[in-house]
Amino acid sequence: MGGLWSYFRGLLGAREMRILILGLDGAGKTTILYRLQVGEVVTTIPTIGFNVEQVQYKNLKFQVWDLGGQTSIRPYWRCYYSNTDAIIYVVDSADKERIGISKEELFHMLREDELTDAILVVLANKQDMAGCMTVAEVHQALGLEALKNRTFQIFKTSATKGEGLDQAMDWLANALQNKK
Ligand code: G3D
Ligand code: MG
Repeated sequence: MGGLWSYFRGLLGAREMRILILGLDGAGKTTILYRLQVGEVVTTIPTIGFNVEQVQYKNLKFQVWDLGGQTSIRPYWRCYYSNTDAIIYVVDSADKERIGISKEELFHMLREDELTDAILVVLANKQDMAGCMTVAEVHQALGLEALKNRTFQIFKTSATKGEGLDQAMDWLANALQNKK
């Protein structure tokens, strides 16, 4: 890594850009946030009871929380959806048991009006794990062929090994640039 800010350079100084990193717990979101080496990660726990990790570099803001689990807090996620430019959706490619839940959460979220124009990057993470789903299998299991009118791309990554993140961020920075 290290190339992140050279990719995003063209976006710096423009209006604030908000990027959400979402997915089920254990998918690798926090690991990815730290891998991006954006700056100091600040964790806030709103009274409603879910952790939001946040990192800001100039006008770029990354926010992370876990989807799934309690449905009672779901409505509060909405508070964070407005003005979202991109969603980085992280999937544990080795977790075949919960890929169905991950799919449901993804599509549930994409139905939010506030996220209609958000660019989507899916990371098929944990590609280093033996027996994990391939990127094509993750694509299929998530039903991504159903996506319409969405700027989107899927990448294979290993957050712990730091593989694949550069390509994904490179693509995202370009997509954001074109959207601007
Ligand atoms: P989350 O923030 O989405 O809940 P975390 O997920 O980033 O906390 O990661 C959950 C666990 O998965 C961590 O292990 C982390 O090291 C591991 N992990 C994340 N990405 C990868 C990856 O690409 N490959 C492998 N093999 N493991 C990964 P621990 O043991 O700390 O719970
Ligand atoms: Mg986490």
